Amino acid sequence: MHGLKADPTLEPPERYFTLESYEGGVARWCPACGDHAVLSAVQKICRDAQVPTEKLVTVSGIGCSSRFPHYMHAYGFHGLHGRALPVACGVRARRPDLRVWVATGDGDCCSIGAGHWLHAARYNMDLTVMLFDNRIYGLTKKQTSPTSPVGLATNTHPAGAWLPPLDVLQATLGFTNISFVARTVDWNPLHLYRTLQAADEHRGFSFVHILQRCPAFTEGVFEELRANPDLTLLLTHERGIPADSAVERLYKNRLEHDPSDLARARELAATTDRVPIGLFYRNPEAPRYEAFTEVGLGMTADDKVAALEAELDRFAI
Ligand SMILES: Cc1ncc(C[n+]2csc(CCOP(=O)(O)OP(=O)(O)O)c2C)c(N)n1
Ligand code: SF4
Ligand SMILES: [Mg+2]
Repeated sequence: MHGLKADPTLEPPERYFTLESYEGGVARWCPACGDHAVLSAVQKICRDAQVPTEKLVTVSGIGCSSRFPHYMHAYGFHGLHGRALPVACGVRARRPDLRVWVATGDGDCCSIGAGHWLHAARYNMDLTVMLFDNRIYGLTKKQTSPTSPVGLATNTHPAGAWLPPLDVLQATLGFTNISFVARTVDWNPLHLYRTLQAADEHRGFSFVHILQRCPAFTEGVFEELRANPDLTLLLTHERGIPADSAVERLYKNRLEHDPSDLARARELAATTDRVPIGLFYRNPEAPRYEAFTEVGLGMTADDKVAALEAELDRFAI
């Protein structure tokens, strides 16, 4: 090798993250549970973005889907039922250097955690929120959730769920200061990947409604939609999420939707003849609460004491 100079452009990267780098424990979800597909998509997104594992954190509440942090090799916080979002906001407030993913179920987010849902959306902190909507309480074995369809026989309503289900997207699109609202399905890995990737890249509260199959307790709920792609309406736009050609070939019913049009997004969420998937709304300008919570980060303890003294001195009499 005498006389050969090292070419820095040929140096292998110091660290390269493979899919295995993000793999945590063996997932204990049922076979064919849609949660597996979401986990794979998130691991691919992290690999493709080369996110250092120590810069990644997943936060969840309680539920099957909330077991997510155990299956990622990253920091994780498996919290209390309904409390995924306040924990995630806390992490975000103190550690702006981390990429924060949130896994929450239809029970976790829309039932016990509903109060946190609307406030976290309004805070618009930089989180990627995945709502795993399997229309049921899975972990506790088949109780009616706020999104269960009318007539679904469950352990709490053996003769069939009674009330009209809560519409997740209509609700979210009605909250104040929202900045990213999308829907995807667990059974189309390309669409799932692109949607979650766009959510991860968006700076703000990126809310993704994932239609998720639960073969154990709501088998068949999404079967017609999955089997007949003509029941899906694919939202496309140059400012939306780029669709892969395979996705466009599958979903022949497509609609150009400008994601900056909130009124139209709300109308689309109310569509009943087909199920729209894709980006409903994005507003990169919505104020993020970090601008407030990050003030003071990076100060030394002495700086903080001095700032506190100065503040208290304003009230000296
Ligand atoms: C405070 C509290 N209330 C109730 C429960 C029981 N519980 C655990 S998970 C769950 C529902 C889970 O449903 P969902 O959030 O939709 O998640 P999935 O299991 O369907 O993924 C309930 C009611 C709990 N653990 N803590
Ligand atoms: S019960 Fe349903 S949601 Fe839970 S792991 Fe099994 S298939 Fe998935
Ligand atoms: Mg559920």
